[in-house]
Amino acid sequence: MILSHWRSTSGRPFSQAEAFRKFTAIGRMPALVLESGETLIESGAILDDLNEVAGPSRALIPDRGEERRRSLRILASATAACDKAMAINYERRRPAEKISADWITRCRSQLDAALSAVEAFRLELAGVRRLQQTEITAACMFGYINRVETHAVVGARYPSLERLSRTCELRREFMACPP
Ligand SMILES: N[C@@H](CCC(=O)N[C@@H](CS)C(=O)NCC(=O)O)C(=O)O
Repeated sequence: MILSHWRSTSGRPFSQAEAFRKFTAIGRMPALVLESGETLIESGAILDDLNEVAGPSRALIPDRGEERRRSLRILASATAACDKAMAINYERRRPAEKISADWITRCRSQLDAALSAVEAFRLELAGVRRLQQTEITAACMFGYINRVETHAVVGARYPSLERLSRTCELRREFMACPP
């Protein structure tokens, strides 16, 4: 069972947190409950398990060497960008008098650095080949940041990421999983 979305039924953010803690005390999405009863948390660990289940010929990340290291570097920067956008988003939910502009500025410069790091890999998605984990993660990251921290990505600063995100959003795999 995969638990991957906070869907607020009460209007309060994270309103299902208590039910969710039955699966993982830390209470963060995503989590994957395996048939063995074990629960995996952290998207990287979950994807690692799914890639292992899929096997080397169907895994979405190279299994060794320079290509794997390159993928891991892209994934680390893309998830760092998400973490920073999330930190800003959470900070903005605090009462106005408690919001720290300094903290937001710090996170924003880390977010810019992470976006630039992913952009530097110039991810290209030509033709109809199978999506790789790097492309899926980078496109999801860009879409998320575009929604929650729009001004971080406006102004054609990240042309490769914009192109990748546009191409991915038109693919049936992405259309099947709206945010
Ligand atoms: N690095 C983690 C990030 C997980 C994360 O921050 N999840 C958010 C999704 S909105 C969450 O569940 N936040 C609720 C909380 O931290 O209480 C991953 O990649 O799995």
